[in-house]
Amino acid sequence: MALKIWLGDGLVDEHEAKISVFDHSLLYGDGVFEGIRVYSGKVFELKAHLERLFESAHVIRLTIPMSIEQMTQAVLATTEANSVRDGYIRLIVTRGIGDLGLNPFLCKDGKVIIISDNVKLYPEEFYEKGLKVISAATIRNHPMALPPQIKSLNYLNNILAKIESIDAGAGEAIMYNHLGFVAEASGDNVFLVKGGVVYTPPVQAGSLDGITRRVVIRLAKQEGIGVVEKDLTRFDLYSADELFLTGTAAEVIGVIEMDGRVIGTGKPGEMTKRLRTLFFKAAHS
Ligand code: PXG
Repeated sequence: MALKIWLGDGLVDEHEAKISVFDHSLLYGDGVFEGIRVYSGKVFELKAHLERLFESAHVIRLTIPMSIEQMTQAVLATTEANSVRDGYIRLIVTRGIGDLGLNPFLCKDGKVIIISDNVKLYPEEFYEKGLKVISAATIRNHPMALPPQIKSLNYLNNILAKIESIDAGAGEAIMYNHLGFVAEASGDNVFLVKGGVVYTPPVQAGSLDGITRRVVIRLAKQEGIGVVEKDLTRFDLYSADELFLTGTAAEVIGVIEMDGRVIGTGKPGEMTKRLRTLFFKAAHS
């Protein structure tokens, strides 16, 4: 069935949902986006996603042509129009139509685009078996160049790392920062478990401030599980009891092998499974 897409200020049919070749989001990757889940008919952590979107836009000097309240209604209308109960929402704000030069302030008619569809993102066996990952040679963007906290439409840094993982036959690529510390994966945040304590790099190490990461930290703390945000090295990951990744697409997923080293028992660990179950309950509550 053809989807209804939110484009600008209302819903249009999928085949009518088109933007200009002069939109700077195409010409320069100049824009911001969010990936959001719908669980049991409820948009998961919508407020947090919209706040992050508006924050990213603010930092790149992009004025979003609607309020958070209006965007909330637009997201709900798009999800409703497509009868999405368990699925995915892609929310995009483009810089708009400009000339062939860089100047973003000449751009007009920046577009809000919302795509909402019933999709299953990962097969169940991925979660049962766990992922193999590799260390990417491509480092994460330097925070003083393009802060990884901005969820911009320019994803080439992540795509270069993703290509490395595909070439290696792995499911994800771990990215390091300019100092050699763990930053994040190409599309997920990174956690390890050691001695019953959960560790993750601080956002300042060069990662997106993941919404799933925030939820997992909150749920772990509620359960009395220790969570420590500190710089982590490749050695720390290799020698962890458990490794797992978090993200809107991946949710909470165990890592069982990294750069040819078996992690922990070689199966998704107990803490990983516990946090995944807690996440699932929170998502469907
Ligand atoms: N780091 C990066 C670079 C991401 O792109 C995350 C961490 C996790 O953040 P959230 O807020 O989602 O917990 C992301 C998000 C996909 C896909 O299709 C990837 C993301 C979001 C939606 C879909 O792989 N990455």
